Amino acid sequence: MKIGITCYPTYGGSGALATELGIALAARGHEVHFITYAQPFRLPSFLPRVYFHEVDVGRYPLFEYPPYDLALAVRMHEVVRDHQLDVLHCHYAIPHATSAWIARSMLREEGSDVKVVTTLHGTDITIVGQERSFYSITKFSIEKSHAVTAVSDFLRDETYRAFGCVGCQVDVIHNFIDPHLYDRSRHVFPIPVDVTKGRKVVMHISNFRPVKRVRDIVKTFARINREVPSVLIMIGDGPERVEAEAEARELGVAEHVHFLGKIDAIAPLLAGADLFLLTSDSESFGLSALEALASGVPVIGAHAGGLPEVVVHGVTGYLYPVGDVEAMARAGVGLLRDGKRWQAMSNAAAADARTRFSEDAIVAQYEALYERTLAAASVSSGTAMDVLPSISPSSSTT
Ligand code: GMT
Repeated sequence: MKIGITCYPTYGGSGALATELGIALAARGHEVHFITYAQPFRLPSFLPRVYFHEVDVGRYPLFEYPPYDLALAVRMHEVVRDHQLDVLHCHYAIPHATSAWIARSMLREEGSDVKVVTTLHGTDITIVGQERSFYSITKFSIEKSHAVTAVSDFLRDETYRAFGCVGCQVDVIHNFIDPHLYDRSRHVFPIPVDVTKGRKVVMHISNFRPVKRVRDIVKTFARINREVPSVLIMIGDGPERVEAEAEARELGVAEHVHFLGKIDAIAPLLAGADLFLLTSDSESFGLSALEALASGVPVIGAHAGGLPEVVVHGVTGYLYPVGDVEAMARAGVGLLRDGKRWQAMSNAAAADARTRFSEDAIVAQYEALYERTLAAASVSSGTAMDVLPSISPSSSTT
C-alpha cells in the first residue's frame, strides 16, 4: 500500500507513535509518505520507502495567523495525486483530519480519491477538541473520516461521550513498542556515574505541558529522596519546566534533579532507570510509560484516563488518585528498598509490555484496518460516509 502519514512532528507521544508506525510499515514493504511542517523528531534522515514532504506555510503580511491547515490540505492533495496514495492516516484529529477532508474533496473534483483514517491520541478529544472554538470541527472531521481509531478504551469511550455517537465505530488500536529496542540488556546507560553516585534513578519523560503535572513529579521525588538516596532525571521540555525547576529548589532537592531537555533516543536512558513517574491529570494511554515498562522500569503514576490499561496496578507498577504524591512516594520507597520485589516487578513489566503491546501485532492491526477500509470503499461508489457509520449528534460537553 501507499500510505500518507500526517502528525505533529514535535516532541510528544502522537508524533512518536505515528513515526514508529510509518517506519514499521515501510519495513513491511509499504511506501510511506510523511506530510507535515518539519521532519518528525523520531524520523532518521533516510530509510528505504520512507519519504518526507514538508508543508510550507509561507509568510504573508496580512496573515497574523498563517493558515497551516490550508497549506497542509494543498500538500496532501499534491502528494496523494503525484504518488497515488491509497490512504491518508491522520494522527491527532485537528487540524489533520480536517485538512485531509479538504484534500479529498479537491481530489474528488478531479475524479480521483483517497481514504482517510484518523487516529485520536488524547487531548484532541479530552481538551482541545472540546473547546468551544474547536468542538464542531473536531466532530465533523471525525465523522468525515473513513475509519477512526483511538489509542485506548478510555479514549474511545470519551469520544463517544463527548461527541455523541449512535452506532458509530471507533476502533481501539493501542500504542506499541519495538521489543528489541526497549531491552535494557542491550544498552549502556549514558549518564556519567558522577551524576548518580550510586543513587537510584527516578525518571520522567514528557513535553512538560500543564496536563503532565510535572510539579507532582518533583514533589513525589523529593519524598522518595528523603528515604532513598536517588536522582531524578527529567527528559523533555515545555511550558512547565520552569515551575518544576522552582519546585525542586523550594523542596531543597535541586542538586539531585537533572533536566536533560529533549532527547530523541530514550531507550538507553530508560535502560538505566529504576522507577518511572507519570503523574498526569489525564493520560489517554501513556506511551512513555509503556516504553519504560518495556525497558523493565516499574511505573508509578496517576490512576487517570487510559493509564490503567497500560500499567497493571501491583504487578507492573502502582497507580493512585491524581495529586496523591504521598501514596506515590510511599510506593516508590517501598519498591526501591526491596530488591527482590523490584526485580520481580521489572521482569513482569518487560514481559507484559511485550505480550500486549508488541509492534508486530499492533502494526498488523493497522494494516488490517487499511485493507478493510479500502475494501469497503471499493464496493461503495458513494461518499466517505458510506464506509462506516458516522458519529451523530446527541450529548454535548463544553
Ligand atoms: O494528545 C496529546 O496531548 C498529544 C499527544 C502527544 O503528542 O504528546 O499525547 C497523547 O498521545 C500519546 C500517543 O498516543 C499518548 O500516549 C498520550 O497519553 C496522550 N497524551 C494525553 O492524553 C495527555
